[in-house]
Amino acid sequence: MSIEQWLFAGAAATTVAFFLLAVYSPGTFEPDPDWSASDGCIGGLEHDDSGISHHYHSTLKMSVDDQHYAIPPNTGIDQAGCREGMRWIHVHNSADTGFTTLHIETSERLNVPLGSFFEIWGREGGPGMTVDRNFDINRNGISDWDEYEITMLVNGDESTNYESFIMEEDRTDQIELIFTSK
Ligand SMILES: [Ca+2]
Repeated sequence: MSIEQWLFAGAAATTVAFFLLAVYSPGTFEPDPDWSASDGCIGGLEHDDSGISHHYHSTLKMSVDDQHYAIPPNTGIDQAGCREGMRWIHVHNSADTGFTTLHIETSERLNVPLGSFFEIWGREGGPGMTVDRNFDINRNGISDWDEYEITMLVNGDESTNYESFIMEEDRTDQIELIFTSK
């Protein structure tokens, strides 16, 4: 074969391998979460304002045993370690029953996982994450996976990414978390 034919064959084989991987292990292409997103602070007393170049939104609704689980207004605003500032993921207004908007504002392009918001919320006494970054809605230090059946819907479709779900910049997702006691 000529060099061109070899190159073409190589490219074709690579393409086939890519699609096989995509079909058989879609998780392979999930980006790694940037958990450091929990620590970012806009305009706080202890931080320089590094300039926010990315500003987008996701929405979150939660229920525990069929009861709406409210996300408090101003979560992530003026909290310990970020006084008079806002965490890179924060809430202004909260919904009484529906989806609450999460504001995501970062100084660089990050893969911001849903769990980062739980880490921020947890600092204010809300549901936290266990040491292995699993949901801990009741903050008893035991992964909620041991205590609840957990269903996650993103725009109505079931997702199994849970804490590691990346909130994308190019769309506003409706994320629903449904916890049911075992
Ligand atoms: Ca728990």
